[in-house]
Amino acid sequence: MTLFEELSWRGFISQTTHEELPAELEKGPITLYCGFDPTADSLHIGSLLPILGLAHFQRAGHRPIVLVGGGTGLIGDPSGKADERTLLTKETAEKNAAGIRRQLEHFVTFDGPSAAILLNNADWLCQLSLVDFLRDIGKHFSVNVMLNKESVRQRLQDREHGISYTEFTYSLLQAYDFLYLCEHHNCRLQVGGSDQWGNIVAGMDLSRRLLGKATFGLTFPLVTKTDGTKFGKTESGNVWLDPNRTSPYKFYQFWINQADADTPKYLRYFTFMTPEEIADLERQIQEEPHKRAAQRALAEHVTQLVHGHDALENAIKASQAMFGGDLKGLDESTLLDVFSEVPSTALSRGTLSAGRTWLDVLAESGIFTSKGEGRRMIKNGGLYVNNERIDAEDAKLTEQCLLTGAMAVVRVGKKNYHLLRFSE
Ligand code: 383
Repeated sequence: MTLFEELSWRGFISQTTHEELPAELEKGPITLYCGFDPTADSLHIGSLLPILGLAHFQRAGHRPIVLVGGGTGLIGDPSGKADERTLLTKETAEKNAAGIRRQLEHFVTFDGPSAAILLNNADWLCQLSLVDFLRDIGKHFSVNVMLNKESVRQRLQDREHGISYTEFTYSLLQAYDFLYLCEHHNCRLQVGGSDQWGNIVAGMDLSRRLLGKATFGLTFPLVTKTDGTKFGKTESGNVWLDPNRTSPYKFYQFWINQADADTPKYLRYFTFMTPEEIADLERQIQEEPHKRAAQRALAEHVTQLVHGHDALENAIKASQAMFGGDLKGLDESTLLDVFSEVPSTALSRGTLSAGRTWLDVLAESGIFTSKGEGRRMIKNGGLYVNNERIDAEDAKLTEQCLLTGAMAVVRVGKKNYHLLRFSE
């Protein structure tokens, strides 16, 4: 497969500006770019498709420029946004840019013949002079045309959610970036999500007018779900790439929980698996859907890609915790994360040294409705502490029962988990 054939097969192509682009990509390495604005201090999985798009180009020998929008982030892209944004302070934009820069560095390599370049458009945009910019760049933009662009048109219809002059100007800055990268880095292709089409075309027009150079544009589709809900959101909000915002365990769970109908598509988008490997998993979805082998493969690939091997191992172990797996190897934050949605009871450390039985303590804290029920449970083999069965009615609570020195996981029956937390 050529690169373009592979991208098409994977479903990465929404629109291209030229029919000749596939042939152009086969003539030899080109330089391409994609921009990411530092709206937050972390990227979320909405940025994963364009990031992987860049990685595919690089694997095929092309040179990617990863652009952090330190300058454009100070303005705010109106594309696809129904409301005017509040401006980021310069300090926040800088801090966020440093955060997303660190994440972006993971996905492309910076050595070899197609070594990636990481740039920040603050380096050239923040030095522009307004009068020069309006004379040299602004003259090439027709307000009449701009008013017809999708991103602007939507906001013009509604006075309450209008658009400021600041955001109206955004596409000129992105267009200037393409011109700048074309001139200084011989960049000939800009890629982005389908919301970026208007901005990409604006940059191509400008490069042609001012440099006489032909450039290309390619957009990726919006990732959708068959059930119509928004991809990348859970009840707790965005799924972030930063492990401090979305733990690797929650990240792994997100992928494990994808619907059968969506999984083959996501395997093509978010892993580097071959057509044969994916066809095999698709067959398993048909034949043994209950095993969720495809979802597991998806979760493993993406978690490893974003968080690395050790975090993946930990996420797998953590996922087994809810199904009777060993709890001893898990650290405190993972345990709290896994059991964040189960009821919990705070107990004093004094309980541990007082030589009390599980039966008494669990009956007193209401986990057993009565001591009688507790006795029956224990007799029937239905009480587990840290996923290990408690067989004796007189089994005692001791310091040794604690995980990470501070908690114990009680399970009554197959599924009823309860967290005990001990403090002074
Ligand atoms: C800035 C300067 C450029 C080129 C692009 C930019 C950023 C662009 C933008 N992109 C989105 C963002 O940063 O706003 N104006 O949040 C998202 N992208 C990518 C992709 C996507 C877009 O970072 O569709 C999703 O992730 O293009 O919404 O010179």
